[in-house]
Amino acid sequence: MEFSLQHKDLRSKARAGIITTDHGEIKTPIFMPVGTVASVKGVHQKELREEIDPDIILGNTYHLYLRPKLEVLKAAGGLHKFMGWDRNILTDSGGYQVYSLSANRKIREEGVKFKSHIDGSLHMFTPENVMEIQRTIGADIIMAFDECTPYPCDYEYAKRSMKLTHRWLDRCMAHLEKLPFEYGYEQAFFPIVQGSVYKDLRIQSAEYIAEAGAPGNAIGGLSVGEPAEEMYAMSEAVCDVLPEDKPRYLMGVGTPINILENIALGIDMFDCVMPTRNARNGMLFTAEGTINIKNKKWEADFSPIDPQGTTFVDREYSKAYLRHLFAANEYLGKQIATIHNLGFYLWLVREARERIIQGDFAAWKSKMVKNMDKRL
Ligand code: PRF
Repeated sequence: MEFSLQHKDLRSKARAGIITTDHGEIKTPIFMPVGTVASVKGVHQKELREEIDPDIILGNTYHLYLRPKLEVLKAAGGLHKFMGWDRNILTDSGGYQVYSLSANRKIREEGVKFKSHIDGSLHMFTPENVMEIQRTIGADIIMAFDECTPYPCDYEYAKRSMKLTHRWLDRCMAHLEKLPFEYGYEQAFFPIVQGSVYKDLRIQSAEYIAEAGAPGNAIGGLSVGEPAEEMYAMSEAVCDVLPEDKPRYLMGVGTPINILENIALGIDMFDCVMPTRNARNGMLFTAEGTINIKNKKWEADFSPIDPQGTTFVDREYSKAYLRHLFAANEYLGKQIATIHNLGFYLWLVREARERIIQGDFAAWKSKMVKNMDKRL
């Protein structure tokens, strides 16, 4: 994997770059749609490719390991072939899903014991087996196995947990060296900074992670309930330590405003279930603010869903029609809303990239943040 920085904004720490892997280019800043179980919920690969057009999507080790299971993924020739997606994929390590989804999880030095949320069966994730699992899934970018601390989290726990994440990182890297690529293309490994909301821990963790010399670095443990200002402060402190010539990935973030603010701090990659999950609940993100499409006020509003939107659904369907689909609980409503929201998120990061290159990112960001805060 290679990363080339193309442009740095003069009035903020925003950057525009290009990551190149064996599955093509990823123009940064980028938002990665979440395809947890080998499916970006509600969107065909054709629509994803042609309308939303992301350079990379995300899959989850935790889910794919439990279902369809590794034998199936291996027999398919890896996740790209299994799901018919020939562009980039990143897999998260399970170091977050295992805490948020499974029952009875027990964290030990060795790893995490957990019960499947699907059938209650018992499993164990260790830094070593999670690397093996991610080799078999076959994503282009794979993540370290970490512990994501909850919020709030006392200082002593955050410190102990961060140190565990660092020891696990060493084990991940030592084991990866012994594991060849399974499908003939490379996989880049990203370690993860932790440290909760404590600046000294965050700096310590970023120094440890930078030292690993990986092709890219991630920041975890944020957007877990802390105030946005605390998230930005941690993101800024960490970006100042992580190497400039490697991409920086802020995991699980966030709202359109969170994304722009973090781009301004030097983050290059994002993922979040928000555009897809909120779409299924009728919440639409637009450049002018958010819309609750279930609201009665749209009942006879025949204007397009989003006149400034970039996907076909934005022009072809009216707000009144989409509201009706939600009222009738039709699948199509959720599909249309999902295409709209992902189209908007990808437009947002592409526009940010253009503005960084043109030199008016900071002014554009301030205007966008004000507009997007509104409820329409
Ligand atoms: N660790 C991992 N995945 C994650 C997170 C983390 O801390 C987060 C936190 N927002 C989202 N996804 N491995």
